[in-house]
Amino acid sequence: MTKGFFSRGFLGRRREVAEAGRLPPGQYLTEDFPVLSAGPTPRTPKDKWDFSVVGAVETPQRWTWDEFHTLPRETFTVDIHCVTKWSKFDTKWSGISLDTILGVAKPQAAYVLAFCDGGYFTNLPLADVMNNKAWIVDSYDGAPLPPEHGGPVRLLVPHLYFWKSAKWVRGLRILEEDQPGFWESLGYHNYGDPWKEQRYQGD
Ligand SMILES: Nc1nc2c(c(=O)[nH]1)N[C@H]1C(S)=C(S)[C@@H](COP(=O)(O)O)O[C@H]1N2
Ligand SMILES: [Mo]
Repeated sequence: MTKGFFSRGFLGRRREVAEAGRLPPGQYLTEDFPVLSAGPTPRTPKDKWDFSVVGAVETPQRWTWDEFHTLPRETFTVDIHCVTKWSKFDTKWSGISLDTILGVAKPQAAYVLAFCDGGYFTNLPLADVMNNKAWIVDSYDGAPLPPEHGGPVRLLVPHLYFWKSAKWVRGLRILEEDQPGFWESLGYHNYGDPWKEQRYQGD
């Protein structure tokens, strides 16, 4: 047996083991980046665009495009998991942490509805978008976020199934009571934890 053969085998095996623990149950790994949208891709001109935080907050917020882009930025790499069973490792994004955005709005209730251009919306517990768990991203893999993937900006909540990562997001509404979003009212699970395979209602 040559040294080269042995090294390659060993490294390949180590990689498999590392990846196995990162893949939630029932998922397969893909190198592609599939596009899944319930409707056409909206294209809102920058001068008509804003981002707002409304509802049960101490200080409602509205940022224009330019104002929004003065907020402090973060770059980070995460794995993403779609309910249609593909997962993608090491996706690189940059944008604004929801800790920053909610830090100025000061939510007074426990639920969030993310709303979007095109009418899509999705619900999340406030706790799931705080403490370094969620971002509004405008860049993927070092380039501006393409429109089909949610550009100019999308919500990114990598620890939940990807339908919670609302594309073309325009704001957050803080609610006293949880309210199902678009897919959640059509039978998707209300919470969507990929590690518990919470794909559909009743899972
Ligand atoms: N506004 C909006 N956001 C959305 C959707 C949508 O139809 N509209 N689809 C969701 C679903 S079901 C998935 S799996 C991901 C797909 O994101 P991608 O097209 O970038 O892969 O976006 C989510 N966010
Ligand atoms: Mo999805």
